[in-house]
Amino acid sequence: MASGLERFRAAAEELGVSVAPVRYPAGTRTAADAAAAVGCDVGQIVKSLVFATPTRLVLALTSGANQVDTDRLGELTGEKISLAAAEAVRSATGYAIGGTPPFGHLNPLPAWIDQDLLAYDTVWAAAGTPDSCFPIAPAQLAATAEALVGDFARR
Ligand code: 5CA
Repeated sequence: MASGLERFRAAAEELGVSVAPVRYPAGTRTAADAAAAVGCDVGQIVKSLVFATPTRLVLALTSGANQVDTDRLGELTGEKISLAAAEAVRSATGYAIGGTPPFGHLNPLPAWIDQDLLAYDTVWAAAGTPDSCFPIAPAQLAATAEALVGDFARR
């Protein structure tokens, strides 16, 4: 079985996106870990969070500085939502929590992106494993994930 990083590289290539993941032996499992490893603002870290509605799974690309306001995200998705179970994240995306990348998933999910991420020139997202991240311009991230920009953050 290829590692999450190898699978993410292949998936990004298939989407036509050039990515340059970096491995950080100290680990990037949480946004705080990732910001410390990369040496960037925690707000520049992209949390790729999967939520469940009664009918589907959705992806919320959220700034590491923010929490998801589930009432507001529920309004955007049109249904009540809650955080997806870890097993659902793995089976839908093909990646484990802590390394879930923002695109290149087994089953592409309808996606929203936290507008706060758009304020940065570069943001960093997980590259398929809990010890890797890659930089990307937020507009390219939104385009590749086919994410709608929204204000669903609890700051
Ligand atoms: N690699 C880092 C930075 S890119 C990362 O993936 N961060 S993350 O925030 O996107 O992934 C961890 C998130 O997974 C946590 O914020 C939490 O919302 C979620 N999570 C952690 N444990 C569980 C669980 N048991 N079930 C569902 N979600 C969980």
